[in-house]
Amino acid sequence: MKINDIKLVKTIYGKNDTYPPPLSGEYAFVGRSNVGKSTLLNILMNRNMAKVSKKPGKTRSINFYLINNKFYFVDLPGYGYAKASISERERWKKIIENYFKSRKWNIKILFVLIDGRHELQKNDKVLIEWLKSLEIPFCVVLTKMDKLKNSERKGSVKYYQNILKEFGEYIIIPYSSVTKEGVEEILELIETFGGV
Ligand SMILES: Nc1nc2c(ncn2[C@@H]2O[C@H](COP(=O)(O)OP(=O)(O)OP(=O)(O)O)[C@@H](O)[C@H]2O)c(=O)[nH]1
Ligand SMILES: [Mg+2]
Repeated sequence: MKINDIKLVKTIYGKNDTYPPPLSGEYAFVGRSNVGKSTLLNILMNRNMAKVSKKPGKTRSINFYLINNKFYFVDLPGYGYAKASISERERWKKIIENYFKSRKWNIKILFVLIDGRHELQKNDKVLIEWLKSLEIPFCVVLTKMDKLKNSERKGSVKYYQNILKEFGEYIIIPYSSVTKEGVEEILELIETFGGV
């Protein structure tokens, strides 16, 4: 995949903002706050465009990056950080609900990022069930694999293979922004869905 051109074309803060034209589809990235969505996007785009932070809750809006004037990468706000107030959680739910409702049909594949060091969290499970009921195609990216020892790594992948079986057949990609493992696989997957 060759990315020649990237533009941040749209930022959505609430339901009064309008979405960009569908073009040839979009690839969205969702997951808990701090799991590494913006970092992964920057690696895929080969440019530091998405803001990254050690503190959770950095991305508060939905950001549409137009790639090669053809399709979009969509950086979604993270959920589930401890300090989020109830109103912030409600805001997240509303903004994501509106996104799914408005763009479901345009999503080629959605990448659900999960921190490979931890067991499946309640809100990740809720999200996966939600995606399933909406019939949104998704795969799972296990992030921060560099922080695991070799033996723990195998355990983590196996654990997620087993647990996801409950929901159906899903691709699981172990990934690390440090070692870049999994990046090629993610790009290949995007390519198979028609992204260039
Ligand atoms: N070791 C390691 N650190 C990572 C990896 N991916 C992301 N990080 C770090 O995790 C922190 C959070 O990354 P972000 O990309 O901002 O996370 P996010 O999911 O966009 O977070 P929100 O915008 O708050 O939803 C940063 O300090 C990153 O450098 C990884 O694979 N390995
Ligand atoms: Mg972010």
